[in-house]
Amino acid sequence: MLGPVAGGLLASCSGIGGGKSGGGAGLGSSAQDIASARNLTPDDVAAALTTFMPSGTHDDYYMFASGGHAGQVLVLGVPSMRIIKEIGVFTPEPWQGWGFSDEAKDVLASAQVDGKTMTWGDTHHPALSETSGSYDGQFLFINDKAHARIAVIDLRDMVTKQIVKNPLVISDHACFVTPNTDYLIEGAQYATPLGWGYAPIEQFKDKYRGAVTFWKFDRTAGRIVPEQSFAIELPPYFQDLGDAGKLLSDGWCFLNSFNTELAVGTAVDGKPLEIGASQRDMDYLSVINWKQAAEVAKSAQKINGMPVIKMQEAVNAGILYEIPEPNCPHGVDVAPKGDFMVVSGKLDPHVTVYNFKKIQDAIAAKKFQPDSYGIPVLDFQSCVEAQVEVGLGPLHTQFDDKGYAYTSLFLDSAITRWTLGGDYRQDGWKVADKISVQYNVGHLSAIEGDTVAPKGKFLVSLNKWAIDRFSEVGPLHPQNFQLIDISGDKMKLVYDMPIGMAEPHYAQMVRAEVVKPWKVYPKTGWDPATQQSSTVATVEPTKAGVGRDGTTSTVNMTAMRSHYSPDIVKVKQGDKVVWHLTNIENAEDATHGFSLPGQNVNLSLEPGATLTVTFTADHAGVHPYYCTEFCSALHLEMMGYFIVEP
Ligand code: CUK
Ligand code: CUA
Repeated sequence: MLGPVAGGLLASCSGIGGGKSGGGAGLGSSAQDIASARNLTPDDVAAALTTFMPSGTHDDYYMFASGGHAGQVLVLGVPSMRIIKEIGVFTPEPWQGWGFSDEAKDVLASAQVDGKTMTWGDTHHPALSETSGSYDGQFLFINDKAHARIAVIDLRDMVTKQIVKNPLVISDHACFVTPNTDYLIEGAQYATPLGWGYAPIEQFKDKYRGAVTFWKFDRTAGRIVPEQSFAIELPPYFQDLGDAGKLLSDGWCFLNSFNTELAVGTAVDGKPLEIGASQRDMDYLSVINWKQAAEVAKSAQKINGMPVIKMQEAVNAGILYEIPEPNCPHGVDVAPKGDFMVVSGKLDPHVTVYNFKKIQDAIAAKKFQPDSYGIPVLDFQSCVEAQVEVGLGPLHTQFDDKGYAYTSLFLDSAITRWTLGGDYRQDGWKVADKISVQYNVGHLSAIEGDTVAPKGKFLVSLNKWAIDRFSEVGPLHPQNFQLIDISGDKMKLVYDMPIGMAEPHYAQMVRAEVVKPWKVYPKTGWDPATQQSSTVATVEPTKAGVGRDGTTSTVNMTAMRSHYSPDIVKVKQGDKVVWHLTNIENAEDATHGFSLPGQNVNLSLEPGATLTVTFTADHAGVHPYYCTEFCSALHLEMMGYFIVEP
């Protein structure tokens, strides 16, 4: 039953439940009745009011979440947590026709691994493009951990434009931008011989290597430029997450590594890797001057076409250092002013905070000893500012606008809020609050929580396990996104959102007004691959038709409600068919599909778009093709015959 507090809360919400009646015999006619009938507590009611978006209203924030090994990106609205879109990236996605048009196939083909087209990826870390350390809403990058690939998504149409394959390593993990998106930084994950060659596992120490790759990004072209990119060779420690320095630490980047023990597994070490890789008390945080590295790279030797600064060159140039960090680290996150680096070791209940200025002083004073690869390891105590005991299994950290940091605790299934010292707050380095989450949180995401100007207000806990939170769906359960209101003195859990398609690792949230997607393509006959007018568009139905040159038939087709022009297409068996389609509509949401049976053809033509499919008409017969989007009252009539004459 609703107590006086809930009653007061409802009464204080002007308009709610006021005077409405005649709602039928359901839960009741007033908000008070509904809350009572559903046994909602005052907190429940407050949570519902926090996330509810009246029909037709838009969310205040976008959330871009990785789609794990579904290989996609999810776009959600916050605070409602409504899923708005799934963007096809490494995996074909039929709704968007992603992976079916020639244009999309070209993107997936350019990302081949050893000559093979991969039809999936393991997305982990979305990274929004930044200007001066704040999200600018232009591009989104995401990595494929399984194959060391990076994708570029243009946020004007939220379509993947480019995928690059790292020529040095076969798996990656970290994916983050420099403050002006000059570079997209990709850390390797599992060490292998560079260039994906062979070396016996017994030669792990000498022949296997890690790496960090700096992909040059051309913002005007909206593309990564492999020819202007470079890498730095690293020891075969497993590089993990990273973050770019900003403001005070601009020009530097920070990359965790684990398995500094160089364990490889039972057959060689006599013990499983997870035991071997967690023996030492400390692993190493790599501290890299990427701005200077870009200069050094100009004279570096290439491996598979990529300039690679060798470890010794990097040491000689003074651009590569290490700092001991607590065992089996996972997250490293740079505080908003760029002054502190927060590291969590999964097996240590503290977060360790390094001070950038102290790091620079330690470098200048040469307070270091070489590791077994000759890389200077800075003195731990000289670099540390604070250690805060946050709880068990700390992983990742985000920041807000009040000088708080938030760290996810995998083992505790909780999030700890703690205060940043320095000139963020007066209260020093202390735990301020803790909230349980359900269950096993990995990353967490606060509004613009990894930028120079975090916005506070909301935090999402990206939980690996849901266990008992949702209706049963068999042994494979969804992940659980939990929305937490961080605007007050106490963190409050306000919403559970099942993600039933993959394990989202990281996500970034940005104010909605920063992202400005197109409603329709700017011109009729637009090529989404080049973001320019297409050279093969047909914008007048009267100009549409079929031409034949030798054994190639070319179809120039337009689509608009509710007709394809031409509607009957005849070719000869064995012809190569090049089929260009243009959606000549410019009305918002007037998307047409194109499904051609037997050829694995399935397109989504958004208003203005021109796409192409190429195939061989090998089956003589009659193929009814049709529109897959219910676009009008005569949508079922939007079809035609593709006739292949024997
Ligand atoms: S990782 Cu999955 S929870 Cu790949 Cu950033 Cu930490
Ligand atoms: Cu076009 Cu249905």
